[in-house]
Amino acid sequence: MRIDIISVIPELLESPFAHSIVKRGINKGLVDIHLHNLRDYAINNYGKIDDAPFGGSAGMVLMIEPIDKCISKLKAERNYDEIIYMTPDAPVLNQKTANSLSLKENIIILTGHYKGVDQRVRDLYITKEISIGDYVLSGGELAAAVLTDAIVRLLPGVIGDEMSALTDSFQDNLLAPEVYTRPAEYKGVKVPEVLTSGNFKKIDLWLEQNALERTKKIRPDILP
Ligand code: 6GU
Repeated sequence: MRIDIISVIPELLESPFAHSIVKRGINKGLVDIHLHNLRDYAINNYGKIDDAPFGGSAGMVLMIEPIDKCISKLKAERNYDEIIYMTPDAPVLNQKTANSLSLKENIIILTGHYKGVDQRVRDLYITKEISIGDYVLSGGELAAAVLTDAIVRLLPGVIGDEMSALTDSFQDNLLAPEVYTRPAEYKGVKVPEVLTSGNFKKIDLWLEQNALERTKKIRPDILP
């Protein structure tokens, strides 16, 4: 899979991809991530990429021309399955969306900044808009890092234990069950006895019930 990310501050995206699971995906050749600095497509030699909004409200808006130049260059090189715009005024990311995007070959992720992008960018080039939650971030970069991480960890071969991505919270509309490790007792606090019983039938049943109880209590809204 190839992911191209267009940003005003691509530096913000370097560290999230330089460690852990995403780094492993890159090193194994399972994902190819390219960062593009929108400033390289500026409309003049002063690096102009934004301007005041028509109509006179506060803030700056990313102009259509630099974004068009960057997206057009990429589209001339290969076909893209999705051109995604990260923005808070969009449907919220969930596991189903991450699953479906992990099956794509090439995607572009455009991240906004300031007051966002000229609406014509959204109308003409964007095929999907994604928010990562009901709060406002200073820019779409961290949201793009979140989306990329959620996608890359699903690519076959990225996570060592093939089972583990499938047993995550949300994969079956359930939160993950509680987990414990050694010691079995710490300062008088014991782990649930069933987990040390060696009875795997009982353990599976307990894990299932625990996941269901936690979901009912914490996130009843995700239950089917
Ligand atoms: Cl995708 N962008 C920004 N700027 N803020 C957000 C967001 C995205 N998702 C939630 N808040």
